[in-house]
Formats: sequence, structure tokens, C-alpha cells
Amino acid sequence: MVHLTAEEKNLISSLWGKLNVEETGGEALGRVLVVYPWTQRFFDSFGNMSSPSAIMGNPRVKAHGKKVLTSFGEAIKNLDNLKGTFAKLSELHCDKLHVDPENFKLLGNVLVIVLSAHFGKEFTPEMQAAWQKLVSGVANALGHKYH
Ligand code: HEG
Repeated sequence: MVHLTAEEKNLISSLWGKLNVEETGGEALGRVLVVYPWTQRFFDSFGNMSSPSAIMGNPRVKAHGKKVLTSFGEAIKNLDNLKGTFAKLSELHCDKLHVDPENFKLLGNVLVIVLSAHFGKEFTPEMQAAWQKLVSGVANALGHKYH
């Protein structure tokens, strides 16, 4: 379970309120697909992934990135029950999608990098620490139903 202090929860919510879910989500997923190209195999129905710019501009990547980051919004609303919140999605990723749970960590770490690039100095070490706990908690919860 993630243990976030009240201050860390505030840091997470304050940044969350400022970000564009579609833009940030699309950039994070797109970068995962560019940096870790083997992850593209889960999305072979998404069309053109022939170059980094094709991936970053792919509308289906953007739409799916938005979906993934929207799901992080649910995590923020349910910080004290991440496992329950993500139980169904964990089953889906395991049983139907066959996504290796290692990929949840990659996505979370890339999201932190995207936030850092976007917010610059505002993304303080304290902010990073709080977000790192969140993305680890989400990755852990998404992996929880794997068998
Ligand atoms: Mg997953 C579907 C959330 C990482 C591969 N993912 C979904 C859906 C959600 C979601 C909400 C839609 C589920 C539905 O249709 O009911 N994903 C989610 C989160 C994270 C994550 C919160 C965070 C770490 N997903 C992730 C990663 C991969 C992946 C890292 C692969 C590298 N997700 C994946 C695939 C689908 C979903 C292949 C189905 C996409 C489709 O065909 O539309």
C-alpha cells in the first residue's frame, strides 16, 4: 500500500489540477512506445507506429493515453484503496490483455519524466517523491491480481 502524508496528497492534487489529461497522457504513453519499442506489440491495431513522430502524433495513442491517465485520476480519488480501485483493471490486463506488469512501472516512471519536463522547477523534489509513490502504488495495484 502507498503511504502518502496529507502534504503529499496536496502536492499530487495541486499538480493534477493543472495538467491537461489528454496531452500529458498521450505524451507519456507515446514515449513509452518510443523508448521501449517492444511495448508496441500490445497496440498493433493502432495503426502507424513507424517512427517516433508517427507514434507521438498517432490519434489512437493520444486517446489511449488519455484513458490511462484518466484512470490515474481515479487513483487520486482513492488513495487509501488502490487495490480495490484497480482490481477489475488488473484482471483485465492479466487475463485478457496479457500485459506484463513490468510495463506499469515503465509507464509510471515515464509519466514522472513528462511531468518534470512540463512543470520544470515547479516539479520540486518533494513533488517528485509524492508522484513517485503514486505511480508505484498504481503499478502495484494493477499487478495485484496477476497469477
Ligand atoms: Mg492499460 C486498456 C488503464 C498501463 C496496455 N488500460 C486500458 C484501459 C484502462 C487502462 C482504463 C481501458 C480498459 C477497458 O476498456 O475497460 N493501463 C491503465 C493504467 C495503466 C495502464 C491506469 C497505468 C500504468 N496498459 C498499460 C500499459 C500497457 C497497457 C503500460 C502496455 C504496455 N491497456 C493496454 C491495452 C489495453 C488497455 C493493450 C486495451 C487497449 C484497446 O484495445 O483499446
